Amino acid sequence: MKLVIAIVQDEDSIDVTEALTEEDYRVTKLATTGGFLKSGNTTLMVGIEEEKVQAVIDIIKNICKKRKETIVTSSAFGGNEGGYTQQYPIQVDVGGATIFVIDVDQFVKI
Ligand code: 2BA
Repeated sequence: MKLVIAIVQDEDSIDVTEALTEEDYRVTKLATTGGFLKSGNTTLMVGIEEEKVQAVIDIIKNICKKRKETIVTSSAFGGNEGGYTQQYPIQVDVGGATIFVIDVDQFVKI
């Protein structure tokens, strides 16, 4: 058995979860935060048989879109006195999705 862990953007999470559920996959959705942008994203966990991994990745791939996010960063110039800080925007491409596939040693449902 495999565990697919997919980090997707919040905007895509409902559509992906619905698409996976419609195809009878069991999904757990976690509210997560990206370390770089420090904004919300969604992590999905899907436990499946190895032969279904590619089908799950394809569903995620078909729905999750790349988007541009703008963050404002700043640089300090000069010393403590008389120095100044300049702020400037940086654009980063986020997503479609970041996917990890890991082996499951044991799967127990009680
Ligand atoms: P964040 O860490 O908030 O990163 C958002 C986007 O910022 C990234 O999009 C990437 O385009 C950019 N970025 C991240 N770190 C950067 C850096 N050190 N320098 C320049 N740009 C940087 P994605 O690569 O699509 O990642 C989306 C989210 O997926 C990430 O949100 C993070 O929550 C997760 N993620 C990505 N790679 C990961 C990994 N190797 N391990 C764990 N989580 C990961």
